[in-house]
Amino acid sequence: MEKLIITAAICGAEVTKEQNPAVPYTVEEIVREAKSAVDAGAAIVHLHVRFDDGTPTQSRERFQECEEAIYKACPDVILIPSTGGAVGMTPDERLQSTDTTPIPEMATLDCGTCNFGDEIFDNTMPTMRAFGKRMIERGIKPEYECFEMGHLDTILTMARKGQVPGAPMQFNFVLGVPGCTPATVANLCWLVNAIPAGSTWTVTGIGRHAFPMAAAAIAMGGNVRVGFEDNLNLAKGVPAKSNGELVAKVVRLAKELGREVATSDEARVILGLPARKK
Ligand code: KMH
Ligand code: ZN
Repeated sequence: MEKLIITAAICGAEVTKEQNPAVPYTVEEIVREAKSAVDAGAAIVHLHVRFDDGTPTQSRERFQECEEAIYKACPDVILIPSTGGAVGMTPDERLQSTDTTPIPEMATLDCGTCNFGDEIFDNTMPTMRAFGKRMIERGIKPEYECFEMGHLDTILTMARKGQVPGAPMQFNFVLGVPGCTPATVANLCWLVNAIPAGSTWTVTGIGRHAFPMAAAAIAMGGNVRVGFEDNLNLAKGVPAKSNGELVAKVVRLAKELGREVATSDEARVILGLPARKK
């Protein structure tokens, strides 16, 4: 089995300090959380950014500032900036995170419209075609975010048509968002069985599903995402003090199950990314 790639989704667009005071907003807080995750064993940081008051933003300048500061603290890390942003943002607004220098190695590409709690996360076909075109033009490897079973079929069809980057594809199955595909091992197996040979995959279990899904992925040869974007607690009623604590729990699970954890450079090889110029 390949080594385990752990992604930390350190911030998200929806969670707040009221829910967990360690949720980062400022550049300094975002760097602190990225470093805690990388020091604990994360190879990848999935990045959203906020203004200092916590408002989610896709501002190119804010991404630039945060990415530069993170690379200073964690020179080897793979950053996956969000192109999902927050519900209600326009496609152009969301795409700003692909405009930073250096061009991001990867970025998320959300694979369809879905319920998102009380709201609708809008990803129309024209939006996805525009995002695919941008990533093809800039040589950005997408992380294909599938919240629903049908999202996988949608993106595989688009890849066959050359509308989004093709093999080797990296999928992130986000399971347990209220209103979307439930976080069950059966659903995860269905998704994993439907991806093309040679692809890589990660699972994100929302809330209480984080660690059961992590354990399943560790056993199945997949990869794991945790972090405040997805889960605020280390266990029921125990808020995590940092993203690093969430990552450390995945590292412990991996150790118990006999799976080694990948460094960022090892993750680049597994994902088919070129070595990063430093
Ligand atoms: N904030 C969610 C509406 C992504 O990063 O690409 C979308 C999201 C997905 O977080
Ligand atoms: Zn995200």
